[in-house]
Amino acid sequence: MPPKKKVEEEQSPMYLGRFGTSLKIGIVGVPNVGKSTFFNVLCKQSAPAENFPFCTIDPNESRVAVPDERFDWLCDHFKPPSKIPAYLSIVDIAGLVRGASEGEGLGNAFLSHIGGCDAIFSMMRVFDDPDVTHIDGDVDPLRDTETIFHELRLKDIEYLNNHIDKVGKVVAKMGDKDKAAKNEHETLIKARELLQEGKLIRKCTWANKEIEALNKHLLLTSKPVIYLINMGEKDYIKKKGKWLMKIKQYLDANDPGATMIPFSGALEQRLLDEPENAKTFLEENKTQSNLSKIIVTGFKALGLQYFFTVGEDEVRAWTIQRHTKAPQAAGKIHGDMERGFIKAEVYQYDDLVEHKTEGAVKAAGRYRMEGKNYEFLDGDIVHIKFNVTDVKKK
Ligand SMILES: Nc1nc2c(ncn2[C@@H]2O[C@H](COP(=O)(O)OP(=O)(O)OP(=O)(O)O)[C@@H](O)[C@H]2O)c(=O)[nH]1
Ligand SMILES: [Mg+2]
Repeated sequence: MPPKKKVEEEQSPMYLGRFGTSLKIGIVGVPNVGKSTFFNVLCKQSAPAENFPFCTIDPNESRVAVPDERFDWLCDHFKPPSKIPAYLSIVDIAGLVRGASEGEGLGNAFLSHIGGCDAIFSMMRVFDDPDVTHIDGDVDPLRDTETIFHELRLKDIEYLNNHIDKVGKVVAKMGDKDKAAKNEHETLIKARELLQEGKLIRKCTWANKEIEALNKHLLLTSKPVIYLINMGEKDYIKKKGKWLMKIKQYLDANDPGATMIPFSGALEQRLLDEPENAKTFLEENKTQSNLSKIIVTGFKALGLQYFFTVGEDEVRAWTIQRHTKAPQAAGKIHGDMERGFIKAEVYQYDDLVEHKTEGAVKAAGRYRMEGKNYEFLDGDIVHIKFNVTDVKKK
């Protein structure tokens, strides 16, 4: 019998980027814009969290828990000894200066750190402080952003120059016999042309087969970007400042649909330094910390979501890519669960909140059996049924 065509696979959308569930976001910007300040407050703020202490991977890389009220509620409900939330790795990258792509200011090393990340927090400084010098003399987040992406583009072009030659040799030898190499070669040439025109890879339209080729290379300008706007404390509290509108207009023109999140390094630092006054300060100034929002947005920008397993021993969030099918999602818990997958018993967080126990959720008819084509939804609570010994040899 001829093999069945895998229609589903052909139709599934393709995304630029690396596909894993332990992903990193790098903080990128010119010097003295508040990257390390942000990194430190983020890490220290999650340090005392009962659930999952932040974990330093190296001095510049940390894991921070993804805040989630549902997770907190589930922990409170089951009171298990083991509580494991979803987390995100954050990397503090040293400031990038003009000319970095040619090695200025140790540029190449920094650029390779960005290469190891899956997404970028682009840090824009709008706070003015005569004590904090700006490398270009004055505060101008638009110029800074141009500098950063110009350097990333140049680095991508340099990378492509090398690889186009390499793949070109294969194409010259194999011609039409190696269709994949031909596709890769054409795609990389197209990418270089677009970069030379001043475009960013992620803002261009790509066919699936081009994305396949691009994903072998993970260019710097293909990474998703979230713009963080580091404001002075007063401006942040007032939600005003001369730059906000200008940045919005700039992004609308240059990166339509981009997410920008204002925060204030100074305010976050104050909350951390004076925890006893933090609540009153926030109330009096009718303001709030934006760190949680930044982490959650970053996690989503990577195309990630999670499902929960719950019980008296452990409440745990399992990170998966969106559109992951049930057996592959189960495989995150244990390889046997994927190999011997029978079905997933699934219910919704809201149902547990309403009915209190799994038994009651079942009795209310809210417990579902899902098969191997089911795509887990964010926040699903699941039990996997599997049987490894039943798996027939192919
Ligand atoms: N006034 C004010 N100062 C800030 C704010 N955020 C950071 N700073 C100060 O700016 C200086 C530089 O901050 P860093 O966080 O070290 O900057 P960076 O971007 O990591 O700099 P490099 O690592 O050199 O690229 C420090 O003295 C911070 O205290 C802010 O919101 N307001
Ligand atoms: Mg720094």
